[in-house]
Amino acid sequence: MRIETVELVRVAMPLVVPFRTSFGVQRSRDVLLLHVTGEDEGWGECTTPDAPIYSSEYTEGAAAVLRDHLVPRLFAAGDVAATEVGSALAPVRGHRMAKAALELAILDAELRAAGRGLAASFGAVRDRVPAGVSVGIPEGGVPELLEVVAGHLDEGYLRVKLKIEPGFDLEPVAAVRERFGESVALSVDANTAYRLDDAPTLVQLDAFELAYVEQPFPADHLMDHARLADVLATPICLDESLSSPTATADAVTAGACEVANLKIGRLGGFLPAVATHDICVERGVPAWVGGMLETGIGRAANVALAALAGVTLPGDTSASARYWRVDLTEPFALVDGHLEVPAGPGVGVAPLEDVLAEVETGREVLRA
Ligand code: OSB
Ligand code: MG
Repeated sequence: MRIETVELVRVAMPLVVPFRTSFGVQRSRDVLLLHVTGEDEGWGECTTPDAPIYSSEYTEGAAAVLRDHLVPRLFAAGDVAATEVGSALAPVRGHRMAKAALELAILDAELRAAGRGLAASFGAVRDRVPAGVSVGIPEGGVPELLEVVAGHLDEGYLRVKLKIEPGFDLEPVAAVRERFGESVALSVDANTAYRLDDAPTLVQLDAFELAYVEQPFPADHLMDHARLADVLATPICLDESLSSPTATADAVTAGACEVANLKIGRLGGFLPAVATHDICVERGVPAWVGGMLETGIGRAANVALAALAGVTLPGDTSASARYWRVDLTEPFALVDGHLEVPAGPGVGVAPLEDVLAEVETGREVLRA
């Protein structure tokens, strides 16, 4: 498709509840959306946070690299298919979330022009996906955590992931197991907050029958994850470490990754995320789809990815209401613990004009 314009659209989205992880607290998202026009139009969401605290990427950096490097390379490439976006942008190192947003907008436009849906185009095997929920570290400690988890279980979520950090780990996990019983699918996510010498604490998590422990150590501490895997019965799931399909294959080979969190932004696009999914299938690694507090645009792509055969565990693809009072798109609703996979052309959703008009804070138009 020949791209005529790429718009960098900024949108202010306050979260319904602050989200605290071991790396900080998030109260709202300053979302960067990409809108491309050409034969058709398409939307992509950049999953960067405001600050470089999850990885080195952040929203102002993504906007700069898109404006100054990625979009100019795309314009220079002329007619590009979505499958060629990755190679057109490959000379720019890193900036995977920015690249993913651009690829997604072009994929959306291309599929819309063809009248085809994203999930179906990549071989989706289900029309609804089981939903889990990622629960932040509450200000009110364990009592508040129990209330929040009770609420989400009432809503029907099929898996609960608890954020942990040193000093908020064994006690909250024990309390949640105690209160809700053995049958609740439970996991924890440390977002890199531990080091190998914390292994004696981490092995005590084995008592709680967790589905997995997510990213205990920093992204590049691959062999420490493998060393922990030798002493921990609970499977290790990697998130931050899995920066590409190759990094994922290597982490599996190293014995560092027994479950994989697939994120479109972190992996550099929907196509690399599908390639990573395929590696997981080949290597027998259970996979699930993570989230970055996306609006409906990014969520639609996450849900399409979660509809693939190798995604065998419920992910962090929660309903719109868990994040937003009003979503940018038609909201994703939880029905029997599942989200419906959009079936319309492209990602299947688009920003609602009236909502966008309310929340848009700026727009930069780049022309070929
Ligand atoms: O580690 O999975 C993570 C949100 C922002 C950054 C990193 C993570 C998360 C979440 C929330 O856990 C996932 C979601 O509900 O979108
Ligand atoms: Mg994580």
